[in-house]
Order: sequence, then structure tokens, then C-alpha cells
Amino acid sequence: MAFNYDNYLRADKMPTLWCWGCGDGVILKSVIRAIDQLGWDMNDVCVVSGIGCSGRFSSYVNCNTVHTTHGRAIAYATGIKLANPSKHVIVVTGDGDGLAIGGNHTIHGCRRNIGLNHILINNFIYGLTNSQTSPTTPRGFWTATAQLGNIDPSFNATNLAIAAGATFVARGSVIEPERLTKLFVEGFKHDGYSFFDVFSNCHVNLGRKNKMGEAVKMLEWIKERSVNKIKFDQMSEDEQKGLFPLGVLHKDEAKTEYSKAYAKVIAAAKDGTKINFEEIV
Ligand SMILES: Cc1ncc(C[n+]2csc(CCOP(=O)(O)OP(=O)(O)O)c2C)c(N)n1
Repeated sequence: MAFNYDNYLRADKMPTLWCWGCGDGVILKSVIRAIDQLGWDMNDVCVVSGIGCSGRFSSYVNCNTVHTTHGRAIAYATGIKLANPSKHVIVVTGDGDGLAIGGNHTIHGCRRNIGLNHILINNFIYGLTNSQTSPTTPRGFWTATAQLGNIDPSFNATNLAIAAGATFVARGSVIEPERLTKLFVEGFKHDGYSFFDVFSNCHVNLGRKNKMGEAVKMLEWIKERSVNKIKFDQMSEDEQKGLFPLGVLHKDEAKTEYSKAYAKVIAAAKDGTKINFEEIV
């Protein structure tokens, strides 16, 4: 029987405002399937998003949602998680939202290892505002702010998250929705900051001016750039150039999730118990 998304979506918000063929819808459905597989009650889920095409995400899911300001989703989500540590908090940002204006919040969320599930929808451009260069725009690409071609080096978002201290880091793509669902299931179960770099297509605001004006063309481009982690690890450094590994790239279950450490602060403030810092890893 076909999966029924109706219970998880806000019918009055359909159809979405996303462009025809946009990868964001694939990610939305993958998240819903993951929530369903985990058996989470939607009353226990909070989806927090920033501003951008990716920011529309929170409008469509039928659970607790907060559509915040550009670059500040992690800050809102941190407060929500600390006040409700038993709830599942999913944060959705774009690459501009989560790595440019909100880059600071992303690295500090990772550093604290707070139990947020951060999905960074990486379409390599500022989509909503019509094609400005983002921190992941590849070199040489036309953008509205680099009309002779982008000269900036681009961030590898997963390397950044690992270096900053995230304890579950994965990369997926909209080409493989079922694999993406599996990654979400595994990462959503993780007790700590889980970070997902999800390659998505913006054939309208990135592709059109870069010879990939149709969704399929941009999906093919994503496919050429990505390779399964197992295969990637067997390649020489030269062969790896220009490629991005897909799968779970880093997992550390030993570090203390931040709201658990914060509970000790609350206890200390309430009844004077001394915080045992040895217990915080
Ligand atoms: C403080 C602030 N600065 C700038 C903007 C304008 N703005 C809205 S969305 C956006 C970028 C969106 O790009 P990205 O985060 O990559 O998300 P996408 O639209 O591609 O999903 C910008 C610059 C804003 N809304 N608020």
C-alpha cells in the first residue's frame, strides 16, 4: 500500500510554494517517512526553520513548528530543546541560512553537541532571493553576485560540522530518497547534534544560468559529484578530488548531549547540588 503522507502534512498549505521539480519536496517526504518509521508522535516533534525556500519546510509539516528569522534557527531550536529535552527538535536550514548568516550558530550548536537534528538543504545557492553566491556555490559558477563566475572556495559542510564537534554527521542527496530516509532514521535516534548535508537541486535559480536548467540535468550533476563513502574511502586522493562522500561520515556516542549537562546546572541552581564536571564528556 502506498505511504499516506496526509496525517503528517498541513493540507491547507498544499500545494507547496516550491518550484516544480525542486528537491525540497523530496526531503520533506523523506523526513516524514523517517518520523513514521521511528513511530514518533507529531505532538512530540518540533520543526524549526530559518528563512529561504528551505525555510518553508516548517509551514508544511503538521506538528509544532517555528518559522524563525534568517540564520537564527539553531538559536531558537537551542532554547526549545533546553526547555523540552524529551522532545524531538528538527532544524531545517539552507546553505546560506546555516553556513553564511547562521554559520556561527551552526558551529556552536555542533560544539555544544545539543540534541538537535540539523538538516542543511544544500542547493549551492541563495534560492529564495534569486541566485546570490552561497558558501557552497562551486567555483566558476555564475551567480547574481558573481556574474563573471564565482571565485570563492566553497565550504565542505560535513568537514566543518565534524571539526566543530557534531557527533553524528552524514551526507545524503535527493537522488536517493530511501537512503536519505535511512540516514534520517539513524541520525534522529542519535543522542547529540546530528548534522545532515543534503544535496538538493535548484535548477531554477542556479541551474538555469549554469547549463542545468532542468531538474534532471541538475540531478545528474549532483550524481556526478557524489559517491558512496565506502567507495570514496577506497579512492586515491587524486580520484577523490571534486567528489563528496555520501553516508554516515562521523559518529561519536561517547560525548554528553548538552541538555543532559544543562540538567545538572538546573539541579545545582535548584537544590545546591554540586555539578560533577567529570561526568560531562
Ligand atoms: C537578516 C536577513 N538578511 C537577509 C535576508 C534575505 N534572505 C532571505 S532568504 C535568503 C537566502 C536564502 O538562501 P539559503 O539560505 O541558501 O536558502 P534557500 O532559499 O536556497 O533554500 C536571504 C539572503 C533576510 N530575510 N533576513
